[in-house]
Amino acid sequence: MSAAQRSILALSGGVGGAKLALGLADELAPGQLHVLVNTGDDFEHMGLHISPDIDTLLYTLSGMANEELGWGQAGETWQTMEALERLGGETWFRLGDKDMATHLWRTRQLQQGKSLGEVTTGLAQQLGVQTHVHPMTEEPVRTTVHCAGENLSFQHYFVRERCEPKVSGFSFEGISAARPNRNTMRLLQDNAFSSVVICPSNPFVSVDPILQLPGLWLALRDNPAPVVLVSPIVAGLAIKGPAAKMMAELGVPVTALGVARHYCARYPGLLDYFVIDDSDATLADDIGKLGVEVAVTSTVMKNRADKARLARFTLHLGEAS
Ligand code: FO1
Repeated sequence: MSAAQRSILALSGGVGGAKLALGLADELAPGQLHVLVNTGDDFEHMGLHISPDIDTLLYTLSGMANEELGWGQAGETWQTMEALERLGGETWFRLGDKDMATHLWRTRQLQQGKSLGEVTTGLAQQLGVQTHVHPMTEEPVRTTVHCAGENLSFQHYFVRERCEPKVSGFSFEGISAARPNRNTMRLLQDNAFSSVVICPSNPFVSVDPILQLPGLWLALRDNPAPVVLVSPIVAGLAIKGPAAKMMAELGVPVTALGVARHYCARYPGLLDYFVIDDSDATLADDIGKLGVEVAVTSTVMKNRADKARLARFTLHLGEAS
């Protein structure tokens, strides 16, 4: 098959990742896109198995996402939360009435023995999503945020503490016993992908948990498909989420160069292309010295057309090599 028909693999977590994944889905044929999604944010809450990054991706790809909140569904109501509040239940993690159905349905399917991959495929089909969405692993991996004096589960850090504690590091509980998604690994071994796009997600809590799954980043490095990473930091700011704050607290320069150094130090030889925004063009030479090809374009995705244009840009880079 020519590169044009072969599949594309994207790695994604959080809101920024889902935006580019939508752009890629718009640019590719139905079913041509495979997305490996972070599950380090997953957690058991009130007896429900919650997979935020899978749901953010599925809701975004199906046009159901709540764009104001950046999570959950558009046009949501909160009757269950209000009733739970009256009972004195936990409401710090807001579950909308429609979103609640997703968690109830996923939890029941898992209890009946379905794998997270099977449940995710079923949900994608229910929502009319033709993109293949693969949880990064079937085994439980839980991102822990190390803050001064205490370790917080990801959702306690991100939601309950509103990302306010100062971070000193991260760990991914269970990752050494976890295996990368088997379907994705088989497709990599079959050279099914013509390129790999690492979406502009948080390097520490959305991309590292995926790349650090045993054997994964080396499989990507050794695969013929070029790897293209889009910087999540533009002109010293993270478009959404705590990435910039985390970098500052870890003493990493809050620049696209700081991001490039993070990846090139941890995953030498992985990246073929590093995409930065026009506003960071002056950093291109220094980033190039790390051994990656630097590509400059507008990477801010304000609307659907921006997402598709950035997707086209990353796909052309992958074809160029
Ligand atoms: N993020 C919040 O800041 N507050 C919430 O109450 C909240 C609820 C929530 C419910 C379902 C879901 O899938 C995501 C939710 N998120 C909430 C976002 C979630 O914490 C993040 O999407 C990821 O974990 C990080 O990208």
